[in-house]
Amino acid sequence: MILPNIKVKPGAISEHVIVVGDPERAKVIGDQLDNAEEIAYSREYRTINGWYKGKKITVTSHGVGSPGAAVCFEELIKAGAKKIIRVGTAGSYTDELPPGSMIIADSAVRAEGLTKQMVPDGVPAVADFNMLLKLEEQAKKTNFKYGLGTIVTLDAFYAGPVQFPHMLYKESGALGAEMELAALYVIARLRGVSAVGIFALDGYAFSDMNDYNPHKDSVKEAVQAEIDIALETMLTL
Ligand code: R1X
Repeated sequence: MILPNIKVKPGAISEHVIVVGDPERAKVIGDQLDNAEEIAYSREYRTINGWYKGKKITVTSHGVGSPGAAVCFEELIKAGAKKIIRVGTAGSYTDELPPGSMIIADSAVRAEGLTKQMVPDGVPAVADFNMLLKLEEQAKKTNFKYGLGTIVTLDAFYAGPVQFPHMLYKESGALGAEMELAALYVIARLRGVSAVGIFALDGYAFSDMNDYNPHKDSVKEAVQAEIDIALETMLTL
């Protein structure tokens, strides 16, 4: 049996899985593992097994947006994933968390469409508390600024005439926005596994997406730092 979308055999991965949006970033993390082996690359889903300080880790890319990412999360869980860390990027809502700093998300606003087709309104999208504490412990060891709180998961990267109400969510306490975490948190709880997400901020969610440039050195450094934080956290789980 092979899982139809990620093309991984059940049992062929570690219980400890790092998920990232970008297949290139999966490769960058794979290059930091010992004896790394790409076991599948199907659609946007690239899966690499390797060892970090003696612990088996799997890295998989899930692409952009909740529906595609949900396919990946579901199949990773069928393949044996038990502890999942999303290492992502997000847009900030506040000058206190500028590009190059981070968000550790204890919760996600379900402002996407995918989870509405899976669970009723009101079901929260929340991190596994133990993983959250362990991840924050590792983040504290770095010099990177981070905020701990809620992130908004939305669908529309480019706005149409309907404007996404970022300001309402900011005023309601959210720290930033991205596109997959609510799906991960809802699916993890539904399937009985644990998940947490950490995000390098690569810009402001309020700025015009046509001016979006996530390829800055400060962002690259934050991405590397969150990768290190996630890998070190896996050693404690
Ligand atoms: O989650 C967001 C999405 O996957 C963050 O970056 C991507 C869009 O550039």
